[in-house]
Amino acid sequence: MPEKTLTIALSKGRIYQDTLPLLAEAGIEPADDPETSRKLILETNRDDVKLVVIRAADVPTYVQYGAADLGVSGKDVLMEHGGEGIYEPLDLNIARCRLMVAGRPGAHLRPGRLRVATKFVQATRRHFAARGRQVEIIKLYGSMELAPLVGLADCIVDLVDTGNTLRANGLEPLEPIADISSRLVVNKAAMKMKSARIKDLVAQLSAAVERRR
Ligand code: PRT
Ligand code: MG
Repeated sequence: MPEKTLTIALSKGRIYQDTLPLLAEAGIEPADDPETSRKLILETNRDDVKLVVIRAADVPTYVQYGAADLGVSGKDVLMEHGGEGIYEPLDLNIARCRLMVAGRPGAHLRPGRLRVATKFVQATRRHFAARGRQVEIIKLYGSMELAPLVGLADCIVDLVDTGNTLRANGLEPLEPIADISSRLVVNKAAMKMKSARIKDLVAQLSAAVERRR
């Protein structure tokens, strides 16, 4: 992206919906709605700011390589990515949920090596290693709730908000792993090269977040 442009990476859905009002308070308004437009690059009311709309799990990668200067990413996604090449200057306090071990009641108390199905392999490995618990991690890309029902795993590690998805499948939260919210992330080189504009934006977003507390 050209030197004068600030590019912000966002994912469709809840992150976009919750970030939009914060960006508006910082004076940035997209010219198109990504939920209806097929454009992947969205112009804004500011000709020096563009949005790129990508899959949630890809946001840290775009920011790491400088394809986007900034991004908004769930802490769950950042924990899996590892954070190489990116700063995480601001908790936006949006898209909040909890990363949990879940399963049938008592499933995690079974003796022996637990089989855990999850999309969150790194966080799962760290959680059980810290407890000295032997686990076999089965990587899935979605619908983790199904795994215990069909005997693929003893329990799962997934994001929980209302708990409705777990309940609907006869599962319950068993152990909390982490409180999750979305973070503003910044490419490390951009933080130096475009420091004044990025610091301004971080300050404006930070003020918008504080007004909501
Ligand atoms: O959906 P897609 O495959 O495109 O990608 P994604 O799932 O990575 O993106 P998206 O937009 O669904 O989620 C983006 C971010 O939102 C996540 O990385 C989290 O940081 C955050 N977030 C907040 C959530 C939830 N709340 C949430 N409840 N992400 C997912 N869920 C799912 C959860 O996985 C489970 O299937 O909602 C279900 C549980 O919700 P309850 O209310 O039934 O408990
Ligand atoms: Mg999703």
